[in-house]
Amino acid sequence: MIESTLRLSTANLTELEHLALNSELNVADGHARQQLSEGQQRIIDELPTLFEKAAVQPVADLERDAHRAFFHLMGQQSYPIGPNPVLSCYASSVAMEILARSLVTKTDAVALIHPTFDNIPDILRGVGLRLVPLEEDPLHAGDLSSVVPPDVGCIFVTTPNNPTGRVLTRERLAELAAECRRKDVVLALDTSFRGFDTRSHYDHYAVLEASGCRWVVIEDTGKLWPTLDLKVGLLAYSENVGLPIPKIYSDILLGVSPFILALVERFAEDAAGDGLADLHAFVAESRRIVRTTLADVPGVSFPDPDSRVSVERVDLGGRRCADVWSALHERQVYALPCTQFHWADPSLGDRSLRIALARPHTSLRAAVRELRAVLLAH
Ligand code: EGV
Repeated sequence: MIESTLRLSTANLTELEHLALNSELNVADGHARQQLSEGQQRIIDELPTLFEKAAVQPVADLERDAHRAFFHLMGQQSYPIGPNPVLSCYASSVAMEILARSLVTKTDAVALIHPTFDNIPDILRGVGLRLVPLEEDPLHAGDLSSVVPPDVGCIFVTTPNNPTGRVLTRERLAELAAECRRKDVVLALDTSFRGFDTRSHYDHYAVLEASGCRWVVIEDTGKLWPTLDLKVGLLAYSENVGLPIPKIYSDILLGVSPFILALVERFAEDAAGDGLADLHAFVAESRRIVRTTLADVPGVSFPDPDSRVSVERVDLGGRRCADVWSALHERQVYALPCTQFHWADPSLGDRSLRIALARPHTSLRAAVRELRAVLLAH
């Protein structure tokens, strides 16, 4: 139904991901679809017990334990507890919607990282906010005063970014927070992909709090573990944020399922055993499969050599992603065009694709071999 009416040029990325859901060769969405590890399988084998535990334990305890396990796994020891506790949401996009609705009560414009996943600009624009693009190069190096433009009420940065994998360093975050403090602008971070990259495991909350700026952070448990989209988005904010975040949260939800909180705690504890090393090795091998399979295709290159996130951009060397996407589609292979990530200037993404890496390696290899054949023919 959707398929017959969808136009590649007007579809958003999530609509294109939806097309891919029933294909074995789905390398479109950034959700975790790899096999369960042995330790994770043991948790799944005990789900009835976990359900019983979640049904009897006070929700406040479950939520506190899940938050602690997750934030500590990510190196975020200074996450807020106390007067402004982290709010659990059904998904990080729900947290994003709550942030957008809160922001629009106080400001009409946001400076947003460019490129990034298109549902972020769409949600911000959806509440009527005007967007100013924030390019990655000036964000990461050089004079920061121009990075925070006049008349915006918020700077929004995805780190590690999706799809480029670029990470805001501790030093740069401190500089940016100081600049936001000086200009009284809210600093908002989306750290949904941080689990994949230890370079983003320094304690962001300590840096943000030390700056005195007004800040919001959106975290996500959904990209890491193959839990069939049982996940939470987490919405953290500073005591001085000056936005009606808890009020708007209450407009949208009472809370998330205690069962999912218990599941998140167990997966975070399991991952803490090896500090996520297994997952990192798995994604590194996925990336190697993509790069080696395409290595000898004329013109093709990988624009994010340092990326560690669970998606990989492929520069098509002048081929248009619309042509390659359509040829892949004919073979039931689904990747994402990068066009829509470049929300302020789609033409900048016209010659690259994004490949999802959190897949069983057999499926990933099969999909990338098809991509190789398509590229050699174009
Ligand atoms: C990625 C899609 C939406 C999002 C996919 C994603 N969800 N639109 N609410 O989860 O990188 O593929 O982030």
